Amino acid sequence: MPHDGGTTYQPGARFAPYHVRRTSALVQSYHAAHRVDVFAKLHAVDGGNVAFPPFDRGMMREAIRGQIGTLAAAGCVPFVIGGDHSISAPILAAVANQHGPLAVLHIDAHLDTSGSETWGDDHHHGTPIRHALEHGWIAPAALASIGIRGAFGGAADTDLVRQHDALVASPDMVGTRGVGRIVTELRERFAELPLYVTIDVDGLDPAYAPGTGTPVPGGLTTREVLGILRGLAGMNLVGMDVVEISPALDHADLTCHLGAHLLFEGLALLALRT
Ligand SMILES: [Mn+2]
Repeated sequence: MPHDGGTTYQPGARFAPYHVRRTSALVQSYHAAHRVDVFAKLHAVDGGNVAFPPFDRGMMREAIRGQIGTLAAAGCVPFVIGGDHSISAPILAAVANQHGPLAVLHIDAHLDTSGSETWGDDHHHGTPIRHALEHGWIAPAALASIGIRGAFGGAADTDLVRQHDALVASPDMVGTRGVGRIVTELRERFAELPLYVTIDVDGLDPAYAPGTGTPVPGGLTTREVLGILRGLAGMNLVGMDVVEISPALDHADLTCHLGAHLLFEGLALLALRT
C-alpha cells in the first residue's frame, strides 16, 4: 500500500512496499521456532500494489476497502505492507465486514486514537484505532496496544481506550511482566475471536527500527515483538499489516528486513492452522 499522505511528520513510507519486497528475498520458508514449512503449507502470492491516485486520500481509502474486501470475501488472508498507519482503518473496515468484530493486536509507540483536533482532519496516521473503536470493527475489550510510550498531548489521550477496556502496555510493562505473561493476557482477552495484527514499526525501539517517520526512544525489542507474535500460535489470524517503514530514513535496510520478517512471523501463524 504505497501511501504516506496521512503522515504528520517525516514522509517516505510510500516506498516501503518496493524495499520490503527487495529485502524479503532473504526470507526462507522453514520457521525454525514453530517447525513449520510456511510456504509449503500456504498458497502465498504477492498481489502487487493497490493502485490509487497518490494525491487523493479518499480514493485511496475506497481502493483499499474495495480490494481488501474482495480478497477477504474470496477466502484470502490479506498481509499488507504500508504505507503510513492511516491505511489500517480501511483494511480493518474490510476485514471486519467479512469476519465480524475483531480482536486487534496493535504494536505501536502511539495509541493512534487521535481525531481531528490538531489537523482538522481525522484520517491521518494517528487515527486508525479511533476509527476502528468508534465503528465497532473491534470487539468489546479485544484491543491490545503494546509499546505505547513517550509524550502524550494530554492526560485525556487514554480516555477512549479506557472506555473500551483495552489492554495498553508500555515497553516497561512488557519488560517487567515478561513476554510470557503478556501472551497469556492476550490469549485470554482475544479467546476465539478472529485476530487482526497491525504493527507500526515505531513500536520497536529506534535502535531496532530506525527507518520510520516518528521514532520514539525506549521501545520494544525485536525479540519481545517476535515472542509476542509466536505466542499467538493457534489463533485465527484473518489479516495483518506492517506500516510506517520509511526506507529513506533506514540504515542498512534494517527496518525493511524487520518488516519482511514480521510478515513471515504472521504467515507462520497462518501456516500452523492450515
Ligand atoms: Mn501508528
